[in-house]
Amino acid sequence: MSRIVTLVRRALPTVLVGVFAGVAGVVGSFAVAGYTPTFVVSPVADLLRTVMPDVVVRYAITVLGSLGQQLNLLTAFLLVIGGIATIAALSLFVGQWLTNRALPVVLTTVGTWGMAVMLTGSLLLSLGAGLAAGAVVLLAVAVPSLPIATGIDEDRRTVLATALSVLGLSAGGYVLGTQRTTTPESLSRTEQIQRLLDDADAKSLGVTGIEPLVSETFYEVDYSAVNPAVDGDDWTLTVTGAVEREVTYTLDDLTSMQSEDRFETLRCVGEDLNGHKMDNALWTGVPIMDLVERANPHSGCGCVMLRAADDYYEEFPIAAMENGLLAYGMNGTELPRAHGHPARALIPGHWGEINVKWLTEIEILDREVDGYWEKRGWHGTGPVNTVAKLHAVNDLDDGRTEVGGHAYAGTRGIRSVEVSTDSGGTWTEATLSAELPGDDVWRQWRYAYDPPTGSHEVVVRAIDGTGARQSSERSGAFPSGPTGWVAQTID
Ligand SMILES: Nc1nc2c(c(=O)[nH]1)N[C@H]1C(S)=C(S)[C@@H](COP(=O)(O)O)O[C@H]1N2
Ligand SMILES: [Mo]
Repeated sequence: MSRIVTLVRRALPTVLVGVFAGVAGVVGSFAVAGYTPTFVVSPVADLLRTVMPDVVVRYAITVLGSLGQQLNLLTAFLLVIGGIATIAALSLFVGQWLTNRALPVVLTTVGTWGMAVMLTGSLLLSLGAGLAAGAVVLLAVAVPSLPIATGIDEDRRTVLATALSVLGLSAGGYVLGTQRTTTPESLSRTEQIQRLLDDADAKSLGVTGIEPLVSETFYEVDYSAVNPAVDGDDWTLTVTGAVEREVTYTLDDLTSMQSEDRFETLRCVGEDLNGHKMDNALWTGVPIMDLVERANPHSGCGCVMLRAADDYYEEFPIAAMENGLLAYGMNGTELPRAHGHPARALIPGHWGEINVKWLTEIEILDREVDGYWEKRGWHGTGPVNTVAKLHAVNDLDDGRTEVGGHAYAGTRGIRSVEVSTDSGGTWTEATLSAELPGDDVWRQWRYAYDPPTGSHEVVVRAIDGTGARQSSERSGAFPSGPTGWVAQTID
């Protein structure tokens, strides 16, 4: 027993240095790659997602939300740090055994680099991980022989010096890595865009606590933990499959075509009934069918698969793309990376999941196949459900209570929103924001009333443009999107 304790105590400094080398390796990788798929943690997170059982993935976005993704990412971080730590510690043990000081530095550098290359496929950017891990091991073998702080025993000096160097490296690496995340540039034709944005601003009801008609923070849903970083100059989009001839477009091809500026709302099928994964923006792009028709498609199923740079894929009827847009701009700037830079599909009136970001391929199909989420049981390729959300309850100065939110029914439009302040006993029409131009745009609603004494329940429901009332039947998000009326008790 005591021999084990001694052994562990002797090995501990080496193991600690290994862990520091692991952290340094991750930081070094981040410094050169930024938060992109060539960052060494990214492929591990992807791998974890693919080995996760489908049931977990199916509920990951609804039940766990972004927490599931964060847990996945944390696990990936720990695995990579552990991997590099193992390489470094083993290298140090080999060096001790052969009493060779240079060997562990070389072994760690090359081993970590090799591991990073295997994971990311990038020979050059993997040097970041290799060199940073190697530097920590170099310090660990050099420090004991340096004539510094001779009062402290060698092991402590080593551990302390490597820990401090990792701290320094981390700060520098973080700054370098985050600098690689670029902010999107403004589009050139700003006048028309500004006029539309001003229009949306003027039409917003100004209810405290709800998004204006053009969302200030647009929700984001991605199936993978790290977004692709696609360079607009390298990007191409190809129409493939059941076509007379394949056609490939560059970003220059798109931006030199006649463009369109269009308000369009997106909503995720996996959100809660009264959730916040529904937002609106002004998009700039070109009609997607113009691009498709140049390839002369002859589909046997009338269906199409959209594929993306993150290997995401979704299948749906070509007819849904009829008024679709290939957007390269959002609210007057280039498409931000999070929302699909350089180009994404916008499919009017349909759930968010087929609005494929980082689009690279439009594959015309001959037979129907399932998309990524449909393989996992979702039915998220169709038109959105009608919904009225209740996101604000405000006390007005005059003593009244104000309730408000957004209503959305895709291309059916919103005719009216009804509010009940007595649990659905009686209903009154809410005020709606003036319509924005476009066929697929949400509206805000607001209603102010004299609150009864004591608690009461507010219920809201929307009537779509066809006159159909939002279904009262309650269901969760899986598999076809949430249904029911939003209700909230107010004291
Ligand atoms: N390439 C790609 N496109 C994608 C996704 C994705 O993970 N990868 N997520 C989809 C889902 S589920 C939704 S709801 C919308 C969200 O778009 P946003 O992140 O711009 O809000 O993008 C869709 N397009
Ligand atoms: Mo979604």
